[in-house]
Amino acid sequence: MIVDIQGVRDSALARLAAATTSDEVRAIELAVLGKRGALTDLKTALGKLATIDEKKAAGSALNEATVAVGDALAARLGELRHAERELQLEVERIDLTEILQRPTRGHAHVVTQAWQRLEDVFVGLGFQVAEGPEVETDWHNFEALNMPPNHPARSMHDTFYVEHGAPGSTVLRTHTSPVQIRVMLNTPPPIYMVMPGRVFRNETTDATHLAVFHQIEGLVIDRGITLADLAGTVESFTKSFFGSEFSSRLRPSYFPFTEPSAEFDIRTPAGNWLELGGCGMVHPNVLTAVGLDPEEWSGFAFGFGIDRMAKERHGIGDVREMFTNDIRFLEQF
Ligand code: FA5
Repeated sequence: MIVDIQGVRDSALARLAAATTSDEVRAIELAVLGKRGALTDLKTALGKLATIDEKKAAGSALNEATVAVGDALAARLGELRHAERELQLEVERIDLTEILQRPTRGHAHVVTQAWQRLEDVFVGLGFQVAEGPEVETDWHNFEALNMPPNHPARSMHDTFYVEHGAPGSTVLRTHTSPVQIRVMLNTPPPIYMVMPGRVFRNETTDATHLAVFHQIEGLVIDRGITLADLAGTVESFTKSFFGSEFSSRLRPSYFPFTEPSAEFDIRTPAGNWLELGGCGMVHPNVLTAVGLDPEEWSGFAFGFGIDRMAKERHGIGDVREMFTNDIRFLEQF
């Protein structure tokens, strides 16, 4: 029996020394010391030995073998765990210098950045954001905005017509103001919304004019809204977007859909005035066109060019440069 015990012990120690994973070590543990393990079986067989001396000798050999295998097991497990951990660390290692070798990542276009910042500033002032379609009906783009057919102000918007429906009934929107109409038709007041989007005019392009450009429209409809609220909102916006060293002013102007109407300008820290867009109190005819009672509701609207704002903000000389898609130009912003 002692020979058997030593045989099991020696083979276990040899297998342990040769084991290369902690799972193998656990399998050996089960095979030798487990419930049905070789040494456990021998322990059960002890009772069958004939003499006390034999039992004593075999018992102590069994103890010695159990301790030896147990110690070897723990030691080998420790070694392999350490090696496995080292391996895992190596496999999962992140080479932070790889970042330096990555290709340059793109970023949002300079006009998209201005658009997103405008939305952020207006959301910060409590406005919600809405959008509308780029292909519009003549009714939304002009008529509901107090510009019936043959209204002289229509000639200020050189319009692209779309061949759809009755001739002249479908246009590429010339401004974001038709989204005001859609918002007022769909949302009961109070309304505090901004509506950014792409607009189209059949214009000859130059340093400040594009045929496809972007505007952001603002609309507030509530009870008791006055011109002072408009001026205050324009001023808060100016300071939030450009910085506290900027200020704003309203200059009388004309838009068919607002009364009174104004252009609004911002004053730069250097003392220059820049024209930003148009605004005014929503015309009673516009409120009536969307089914709102002008006696109960009043409000203001404004609209300005996002491309021109990006141009001013970054000191870009010519708005057309932003759309030639020259990566050397665009990656500066
Ligand atoms: C309008 O489009 C009005 N819908 C604005 C408005 C809204 C007034 C609500 C009152 C109430 P206007 O045509 O002036 O107005 O255009 C507004 C802004 O769009 C201009 O100030 C300018 O910043 C920009 N813009 C106009 N035409 C062009 C163009 N061809 N290229 C680039 N930006 C332009």
